[in-house]
Amino acid sequence: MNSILEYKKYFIRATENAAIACAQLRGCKDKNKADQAAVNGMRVTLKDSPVDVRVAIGEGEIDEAPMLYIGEKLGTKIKDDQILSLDIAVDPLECTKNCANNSPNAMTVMAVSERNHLFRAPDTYMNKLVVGKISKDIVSLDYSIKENISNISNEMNKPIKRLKAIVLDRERNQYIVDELNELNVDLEMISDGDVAASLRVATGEADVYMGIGSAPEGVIAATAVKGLGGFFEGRLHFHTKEARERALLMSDYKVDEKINMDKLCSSTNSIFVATGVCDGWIPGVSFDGDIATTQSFIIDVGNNKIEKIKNKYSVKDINEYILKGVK
Ligand code: VTB
Repeated sequence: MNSILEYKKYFIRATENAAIACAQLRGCKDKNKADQAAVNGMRVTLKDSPVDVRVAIGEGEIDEAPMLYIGEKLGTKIKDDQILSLDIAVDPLECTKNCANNSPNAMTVMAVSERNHLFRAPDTYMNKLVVGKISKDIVSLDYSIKENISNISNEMNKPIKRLKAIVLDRERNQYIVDELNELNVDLEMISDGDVAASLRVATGEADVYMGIGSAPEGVIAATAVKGLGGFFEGRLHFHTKEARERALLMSDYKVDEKINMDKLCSSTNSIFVATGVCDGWIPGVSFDGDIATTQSFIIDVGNNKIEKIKNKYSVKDINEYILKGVK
């Protein structure tokens, strides 16, 4: 069986080109425009790559007419049986708002795995719990917040007040914030970007991420956390009755059950790829005249390895390449 690593360079080029495209729009205040630039960069690059890729999680469904729609097939080898068939979960621009406002942690990301090994999360919310390697066996979405925190504190041998927790700043997560404050945890609220938050926890920069964010990004983050040896658990969260009914129709699983990271990404023949757009956990694209310097992280899930890659490209060449591909 082929290793996914043979194809990694194509996926890195896709997140790099997407990042160069949307980084030119940093601070433009128009998140849809920035997102579209990233989608174009990612899609054109994947379309031209010698891979057989299907979008498992993308920008929406075919009838909504987006590019990178769920089920879209990309690559120049989609008819060749010899090649490994892959699924991708993409977020061409995670934190679109942050790119539009030029604030931290916007990045272009994707998870790549063997066909049918990425959980096809519906477009809804997910309650997420992420910890690093040390605490991986002692937490659960079935435990209370207090139990999880006290277990992490014991396992890490750190007093609760020194435990760093990250929570997405949303009304729906207020009950978590209240409990963590009561427990006196060192709490960091983020306005957006729970993929970066999950990565920070899995690499030991913080001790726990909890709360409700987007479900599709949960699959991408879970792939990364799995490759970093951490723990990721999710449970779909429906903000409307319709969202739950839609998920019930689409799914062959129990939509209220918790989903562990080995179901979210069920193959070790997987990679997570991300390129920074705005400075944050990954440095953003820097421009010097016509030269763009990109910084990317690749997590090899099978070998638990993280690799950092820095590349330089001509902005003019990349822009022309994307423009030609979009036409
Ligand atoms: C969060 C955030 C992401 O989506 O998941 C958010 O972490 C969804 O929440 O970075 P809202 O609908 O309340 O904004 C992102 O902002 C983008 O994926």
